[in-house]
Amino acid sequence: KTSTSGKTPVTLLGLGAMGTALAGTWLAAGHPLTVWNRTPARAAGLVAEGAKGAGSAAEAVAASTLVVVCLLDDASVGEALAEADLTGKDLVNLTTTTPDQARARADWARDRGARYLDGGIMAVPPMVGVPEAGGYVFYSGAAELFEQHRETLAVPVGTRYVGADAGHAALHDVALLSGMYGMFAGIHHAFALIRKEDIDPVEFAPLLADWLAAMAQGVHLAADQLRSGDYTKGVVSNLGMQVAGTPTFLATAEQQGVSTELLLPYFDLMARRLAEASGDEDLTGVVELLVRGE
Ligand code: FVH
Repeated sequence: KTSTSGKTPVTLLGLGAMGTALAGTWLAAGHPLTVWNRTPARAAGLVAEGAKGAGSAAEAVAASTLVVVCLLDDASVGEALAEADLTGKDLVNLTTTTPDQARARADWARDRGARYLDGGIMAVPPMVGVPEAGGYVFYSGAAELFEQHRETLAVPVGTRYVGADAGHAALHDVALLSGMYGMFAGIHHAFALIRKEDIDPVEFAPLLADWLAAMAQGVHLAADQLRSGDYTKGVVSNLGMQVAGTPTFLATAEQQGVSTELLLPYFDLMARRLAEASGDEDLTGVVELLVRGE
């Protein structure tokens, strides 16, 4: 269904930092927008700009076929939609969840008569509505549903469809964010090492950022090794050499009075992989230990 403006009407549940940013872009693009938030005051600004404020989540859901939810977590989605009639609705859930929660939510929506698309947002609120910022949302679920709403969903940020399995958007989202946390762990350890010295963190920052950007290219070699199953393929800095170097990193941390707690789990994995495989491998072989849950 489209409006007289030719733009698909959108209902949005959840006006936290992210929901508010998303809502502003649909409004600015001329989509009839109905909003609901548990704490009604957060809707006031959008209503003043032309959105329709709904008195309940059920009322908001009734207003449009396309219903987008962006709430805190999976439990809040269940709570917010408990009384809503989802029959004939297209439910797009942009709430961060686990893959299994997304799959269960897809079944739950289907049992209530709705089509379901899950989304994992790869953007922070200031990136929303700013195409050059490069933000996007991973979508997974029914391909035809994604295609039908692709244009509307692309208004706030870019879109990337990652398959029919409703859990795959969440999996991509959490995988990328997990990589990010590993990077932040390394960044914080590096800053801790220089913290007590006469080294300006602001001058150190570009050195660290440039180094990480150069090393990030290693994901492509790792992917190639994982695809082939040959962890010695294209190796530049082998596992044997790197394990031999770990005492230097631990001793440096100790000399600087810095905890080794961020380094040790990864160094332990490297040593265990060396014990079971060739020192000629790349670091990528530790993935084998991780997927075995060891
Ligand atoms: N903000 C960010 O940087 C990240 C970027 C990547 C994606 N995440 C995920 O987006 C979801 C929403 O995040 P948010 O930033 O909007 O979060 P908050 O500002 O904390 O707003 C939370 C909204 O959820 C509502 N809410 C919470 N519990 C319930 C409930 N039981 N029933 C109904 N609504 C609920 C809350 O309402 P209120 O507190 O204003 O009444 C807000 O609308 C999230 O999954 C991120 O992981 C954001």
